[in-house]
Amino acid sequence: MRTQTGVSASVCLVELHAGLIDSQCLLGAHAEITSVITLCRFDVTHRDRETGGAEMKSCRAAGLILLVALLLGAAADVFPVSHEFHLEAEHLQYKQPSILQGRNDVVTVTPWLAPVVWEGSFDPVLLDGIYRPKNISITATVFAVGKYIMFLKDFLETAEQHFFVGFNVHVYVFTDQPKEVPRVQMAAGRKLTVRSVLDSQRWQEISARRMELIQTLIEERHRNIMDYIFCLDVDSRFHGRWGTESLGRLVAVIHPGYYKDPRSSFPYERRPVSRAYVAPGEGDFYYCGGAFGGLLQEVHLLARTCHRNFKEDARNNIEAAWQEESHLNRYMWVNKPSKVLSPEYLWQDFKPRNPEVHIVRFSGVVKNYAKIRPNV
Ligand code: UD2
Repeated sequence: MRTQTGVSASVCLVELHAGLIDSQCLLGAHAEITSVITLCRFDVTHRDRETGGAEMKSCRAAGLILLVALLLGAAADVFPVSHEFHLEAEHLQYKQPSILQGRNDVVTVTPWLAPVVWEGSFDPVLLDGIYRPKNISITATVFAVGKYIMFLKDFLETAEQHFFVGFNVHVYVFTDQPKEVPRVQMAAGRKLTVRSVLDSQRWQEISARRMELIQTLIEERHRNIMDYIFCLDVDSRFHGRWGTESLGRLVAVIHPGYYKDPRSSFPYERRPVSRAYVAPGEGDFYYCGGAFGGLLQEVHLLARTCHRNFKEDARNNIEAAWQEESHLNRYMWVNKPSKVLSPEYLWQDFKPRNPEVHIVRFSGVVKNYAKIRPNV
């Protein structure tokens, strides 16, 4: 009984620690521990009546010892050793790390101590060595609605070359034209699923609706799986490695257009009536709506919250300045990302590369908005 309870209760609590289960499971675990405690008590009381005072004390002591042992056992299970950065390949050769040398032209950690990922701030060999044995899988979502279907081929082909190469990747394409989805040769372990969505007369709606569909996708397909998801703009292409260095609980990408500006001039939603509101003296960075990610459970929470707030705004006849990007920025200010990707991870092709950007990994292509959007 002890072992069984210890195991099931601890599995439940470990999952809860990883944020993967709902409160029902926790209640189950709690009920199980409580019922064992009650049984122990009953056992001791029952013997007391039968054997009289002489055995009473020893029974109580035995019961207490059992109870303490049980609680200790459960506690050991509740706080398991974390293996997040466990290195299985002990003989892996990689460059010696240093705390004295590295990037000194950019900041590589936020004030809340989340890494800011720049070229030169991580070792890809080491990181891949850590993550490869874990058999993780990465979901990517991309929307190609209306004329944006024209960007899909390039997006998919370059993703094959640079996005989590050598890992399990599942790309979900949401489109109103499933038959137009190009056939792209995918490596082993990588697959593509096409999902139909309706077109819209407003690009703002297409863009913002993504949060709802991402929320639904995670609910339908990925419940309780501890894997990662990245949600990306289709009018973009990969140029360089985007891999395990980007993994984290909640991941945001710094927008290339504003990282040198004071936060008072960020294009946050500034009307207090909106659920996306950020006041002029608030906010950290301006993040892209075109790329974000993290653990499925975290991104589910983000998408659900942004979608709910977007709907709430709509009920009050307000649409945030940059639709779901505004809601995302509000969310990321309140819920700080655990990893921040530098503008290397979403540059814009029309901008010349700044000197601190040593590599452009992913960038938005130049497009003629008037020609490709359903409305202006
Ligand atoms: C920014 C963001 C974008 C979104 C938007 C505000 C970046 C690089 N981009 O880009 O993510 O937050 O502001 O709403 O941060 N789409 C279609 N069909 C359409 C219109 C849009 O499929 O007719 C999809 C497509 O995946 C596209 C995405 O929505 O990549 C965003 O639309 P956009 O690229 O036109 O938005 P943009 O350039 O204003």
